[in-house]
Amino acid sequence: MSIGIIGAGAIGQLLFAQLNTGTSNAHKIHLISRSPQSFIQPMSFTGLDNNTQHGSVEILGQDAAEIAQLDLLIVCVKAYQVVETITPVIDRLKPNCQIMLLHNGMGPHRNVAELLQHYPDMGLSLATTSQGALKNAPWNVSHTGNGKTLIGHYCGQPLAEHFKSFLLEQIPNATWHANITTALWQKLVINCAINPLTAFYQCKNGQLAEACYQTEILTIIEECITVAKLDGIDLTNVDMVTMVDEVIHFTANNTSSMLQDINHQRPTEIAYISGYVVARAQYHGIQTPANLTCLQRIQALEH
Ligand code: KPL
Repeated sequence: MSIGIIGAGAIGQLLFAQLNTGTSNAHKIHLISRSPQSFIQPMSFTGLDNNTQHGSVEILGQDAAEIAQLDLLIVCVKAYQVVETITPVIDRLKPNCQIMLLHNGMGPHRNVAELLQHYPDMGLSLATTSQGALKNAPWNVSHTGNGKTLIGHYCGQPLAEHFKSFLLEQIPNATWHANITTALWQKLVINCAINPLTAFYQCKNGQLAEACYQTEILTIIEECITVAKLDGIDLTNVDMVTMVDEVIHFTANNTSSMLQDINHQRPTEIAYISGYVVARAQYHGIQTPANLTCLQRIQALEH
């Protein structure tokens, strides 16, 4: 079984370490970079137990022959890079290769599903994780927090049972979800409520527990639930408010990914977070002013 992880960010390197732990030679796990040539890279990974492992790893380039042998390609790039990452390699994948997307936000799965209509033997799975990982340097990652990883089938050929069990055994607290889009919507609502607010108020997640933010958070959540319902996903207000409160509480000391992106002048995933809700609302002919405000304010900061 050959698995490729494309996108060597914090989560990509964390997964690489987790999928390699205790793996026999029967499974080949590759990290794939976006450069054309393969190269040997010294890497280090620090686990939750503070043990650091150092090693040299071959990072496959886009032209590597091994890409044609992959049974599963896990795509761990930012939402706005998903389509441009998959498009150049898809023709070189095995006809029955499985693809799995793992990123914040929603939207690219619709584009990839369209692409897969031309590859009837492939399948698409989606995943979301709340594991914490920190990139200390380009090839030096620490696992900073336990979290849940939810995986499920989205379209095309289903993931074979031996893949499912391998992923669920190797990734701590990973579970399989028959309806992964509901899980992704729940994560989306959490990101809609936390990420933009932390980015424009320049605060840690925990500060959003203060009373002055509650009306704004509740309005964002309500709008998301209305749009999710029109998309066929039933979320309840009580559940979503509780989930958002829990994440604010458990990640109180976190700097959200969007605040980090804004402060490092990197593009954010806002178009796939608040922007996805606004786009689906427009599709259904309704307005979502609180999410639209989040989208516009972050886009203004990006520029
Ligand atoms: O996913 C996150 C992010 O920062 O992108 C949350 C859940 C808000 C944790 O920081």
